[in-house]
Amino acid sequence: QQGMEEMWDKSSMAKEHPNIQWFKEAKFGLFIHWGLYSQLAGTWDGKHYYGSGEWIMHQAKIPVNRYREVAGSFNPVNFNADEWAQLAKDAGIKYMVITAKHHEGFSMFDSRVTDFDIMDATPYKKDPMKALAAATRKRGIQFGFYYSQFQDWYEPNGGRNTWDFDESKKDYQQYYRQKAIPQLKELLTNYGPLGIVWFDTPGGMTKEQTQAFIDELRVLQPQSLFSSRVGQGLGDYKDFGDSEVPPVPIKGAWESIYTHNDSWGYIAHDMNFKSAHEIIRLLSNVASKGGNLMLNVGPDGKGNIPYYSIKYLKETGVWLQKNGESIYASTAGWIPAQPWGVTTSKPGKLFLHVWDRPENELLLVPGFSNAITKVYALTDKKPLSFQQRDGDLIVNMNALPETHTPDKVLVVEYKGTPPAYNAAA
Ligand code: H79
Repeated sequence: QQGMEEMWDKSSMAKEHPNIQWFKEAKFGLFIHWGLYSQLAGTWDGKHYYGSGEWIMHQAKIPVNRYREVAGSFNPVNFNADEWAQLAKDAGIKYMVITAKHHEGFSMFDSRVTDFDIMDATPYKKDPMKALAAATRKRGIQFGFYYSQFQDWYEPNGGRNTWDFDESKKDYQQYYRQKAIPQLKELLTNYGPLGIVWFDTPGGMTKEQTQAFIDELRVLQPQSLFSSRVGQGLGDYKDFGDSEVPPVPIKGAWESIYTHNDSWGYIAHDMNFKSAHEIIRLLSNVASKGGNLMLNVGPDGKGNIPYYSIKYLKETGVWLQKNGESIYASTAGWIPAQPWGVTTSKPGKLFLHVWDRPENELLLVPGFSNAITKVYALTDKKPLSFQQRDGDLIVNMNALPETHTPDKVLVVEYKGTPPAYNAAA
């Protein structure tokens, strides 16, 4: 695995996108899975499904004509683009990627290419993506689309619907030509400048077919980034597997994606939400390896973001208000995870994310012999005493009140070149 990561490092540095800097500094993104599956909420014909709500059409092998009926009752009257974007803002989110079309094949935007879209097939008849593009832009949040370019379970020639359509009769090229590429053009034309286009699960796409999507993107929105999920070794930044953080720091731009509960798309009976504390640890863990966390929420069919997603995102935002300096625009720390937590860095500073306060109040930072000018808690700037011994740093946390926030961040200000990453430390 390490070999692969090194290769990524080199290739990404060789052809780094000129607009990659905002992404590298962003650290915290919001992923939104929203579609007809949100209306089904994990239940079809009285049977409850678990796992991934957006997969229900596939799991229950729902025929296309019955799935279309779901659109007939899709009316997200509670959807409020400004509320969603403001929640993202309050949570300290810097970019948002939302499903314009997931594998189900339904277009959550105004598309001339098909009548299986939110304008033609639902009573809602408004384009939520237009509103969201405007609401995020207003708040300085980068906006992007998820587009399922290969899987489209609604189309006879789209990927992976084997219950309605005969796989051997499929003409994928026709689907790309008639739906996927024209829709991509719509998304690249009608919503202003995008930060990211997020393709997923390329399946059996050829290099040429994949390149055709990227060519559209580069011509119509040259500033937009796309993730490595497009396949074929392409990508302006690297995405790991779902809920995966690399074991060691990775240079170059990359992202880890996580669900908030157990599903991407809304499932009414899934209450397994990560607390704010867990989100903060996840965020600092990913940052300690040099990457971004894109955390997903799954709004329901009425357009409500789940109560616990709102609650815990806001709490995360409160923490970031005070501790954001240790996350945004930071780079990886130079030691692996310690019994007490992880580290991130900036020029002249090492941030110690103390998840678990040592019982003896003495925090060991191995392999740190640089001259140190100051050690203090980030939130209250309270100076802490420290000693250096045998090439290591030991910080005394005694002076900090017990009630200090759950994820305490300590700052070490030092002189000279930072030590190289030390896997053995
Ligand atoms: O959009 C989310 C997923 O729907 C999509 N990628 C993330 C970002 C994705 N597409 N394919 N996969 C993930 C992998 C497929 C997993 C599956 Fe399953 C295992 C499909 C069927 C069995 C998970 C569990 C979904 C349904 C049951």
